[in-house]
This record gives sequence, structure tokens and C-alpha cells, in this order.
Amino acid sequence: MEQLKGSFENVSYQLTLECAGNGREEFMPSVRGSQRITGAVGCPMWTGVRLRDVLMASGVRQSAVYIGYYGSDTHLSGDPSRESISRGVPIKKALKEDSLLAFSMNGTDLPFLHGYPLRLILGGWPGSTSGKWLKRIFVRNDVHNGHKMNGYSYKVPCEGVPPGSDVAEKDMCIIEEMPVKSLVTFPRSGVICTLDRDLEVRGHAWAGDSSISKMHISTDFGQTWIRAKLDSPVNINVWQHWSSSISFPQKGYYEIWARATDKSSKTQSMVLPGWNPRGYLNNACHRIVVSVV
Ligand SMILES: Nc1nc2c(c(=O)[nH]1)N[C@H]1C(S)=C(S)[C@@H](COP(=O)(O)O)O[C@H]1N2
Ligand SMILES: [Mo]
Repeated sequence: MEQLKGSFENVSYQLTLECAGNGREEFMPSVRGSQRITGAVGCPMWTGVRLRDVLMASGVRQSAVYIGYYGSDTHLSGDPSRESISRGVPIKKALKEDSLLAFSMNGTDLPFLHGYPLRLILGGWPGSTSGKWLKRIFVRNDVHNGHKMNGYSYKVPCEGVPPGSDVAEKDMCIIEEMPVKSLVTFPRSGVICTLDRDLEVRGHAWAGDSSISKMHISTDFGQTWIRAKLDSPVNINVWQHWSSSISFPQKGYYEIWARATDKSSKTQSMVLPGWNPRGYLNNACHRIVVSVV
């Protein structure tokens, strides 16, 4: 660790890590796996060395197409005869300036649960690519074949399928960038407010390797949208803060719907997008309930 920290430039970036299965709970028909709702995403400040610098110092040949990581954890069951997760990304992502070997999170040593002493951070890509408790990295001349690179893990049908379909393994494609998405983080759903005061609403928005150009909210079920205030990104692959002040026209039941648009004009749909067998990539608009009395 000392050699790593001392031999390469130490850099800090705030980078978004979202589990590909964030939002899985909403899929219809439901799919197996942790029934995550909205919380499996974060954007702390990571400090480490550039993966690119370490790979270059080790010598990467022209034939390199993919990297694969190995961590020192066992399979979640604790059974040492079962393989633990070992994923990777194309060499192009590995060589990006903000792809890190991180040893610190929010200014302190990585907490054990987040991968102490060293982990990969590949912002904007499925959290599963950011290997924790890092032991080895392989540079490969083929797509990585570690546990959870094969089968149905972290893959979606290459072509859209009707909800509930059986999809053949050969028709599944590996997820790369995570899609444009946003959350309302304040107030919490179910809040009661009074007509005489404006309601301050805020949240985050992010979009894989891209950034957010516009943020809109609606309080009338999408009939009209107003532009929210949006902060500029502090670096690449980071979530952006947004906020808005809402005055309601009369008492009653409302929903606040939030919708982000990225730099390439891609936006979020209101309904669940692209059903897939493992329930990945749900970037439907987040909605919260407000009662005005
Ligand atoms: N070694 C190792 N790395 C791992 C995992 C794991 O189980 N073992 N889980 C991955 C998954 S699926 C996600 S979403 C992220 C979660 O990172 P966090 O615990 O810092 O939130 O770590 C990834 N890296
Ligand atoms: Mo995950």
C-alpha cells in the first residue's frame, strides 16, 4: 500500500456508484434478488491512484481488451469452495482518467465494508464492477470470465423482450454505463405541508459517464413540468444536486415527480423501462407523495 501511494499521483474525485439492481423492487412480474427500492446509490469523495497509471507502469499490450478483478472475500454464503464475485470492464473504461484504485473514502481510510484497504472505483458503471478488498487485477485479451460475468448476472436482453419472458443466455448483453436517473431526497414521501408556505424540494441526478443538463419536476402528474435549479458537476461521473421551491395552487393530494435529462437529451420515463430477467437498470422517475392542508 505504501509503495502504491508513494509511486503514483494521488487524486480525489467524487464518483457515483449505483448497484445495477437499484429499483428492482418495482419490476412486474417481480424478479429474484434483493428487492432494492431507491437507496443503493451514493457519491462519496474517493481518493486513490489512477488505475491507468498503475496499468501503464505494469505494461499494457495493444491486445488488451478487458480487465478483471479478484477480491479477498469469500462467496456470500461463507462456503470457501464457492467462487466470489469477480467482474471487470473494457480496457477503455479502465484507462479513463477517473477510474481509480481507491484507498480512501470521504477523507478517511476505506471503511472495511466498503473494501479496505483498496478497491476499484469505476464511476457511473454498475457498482459490481468496483471490486472491493482488491487482491489482483488481470489484463485480458478477451472479455473477463470471472464469477458473475457469465450467466444472467449484470446482463440485460440485447433486444427488448415482453415482461416475464424466458430469455436465452446467448441473447443477454453485459451492462456497461448506468442510465440517466434522479432522486428526490427531501422531503420524504408522505410529508404534510401547509398551503401558506412554499415547499423546498431537493435531490440528486446522475447519468453514467455523462452529466445532467436539465432537471424538471411536476406536481400535476406530468401535465406540466417546471425547470428545477441544477448545480454543475464538480467532476466527471458525479451526481449533481438539484432543488426547487414549489407553491401549491390549493389544498389536496399531490405527487412530486422528478425527471432528469442528460447531455445527449436522454431522459427518464414515467413507467418502468425495459423489463429484464434480473431486474436491472430501473431508471423510471422517482415520485413522492405530498399532502397540502
Ligand atoms: N470483492 C467484492 N467486491 C464487490 C462486491 C462483492 O461482493 N465483493 N459487491 C459489488 C457490488 S454488487 C456493489 S453494488 C458494490 C457496492 O459497494 P459498496 O459496498 O461500497 O456500496 O461493490 C461491488 N464490489
Ligand atoms: Mo450491486
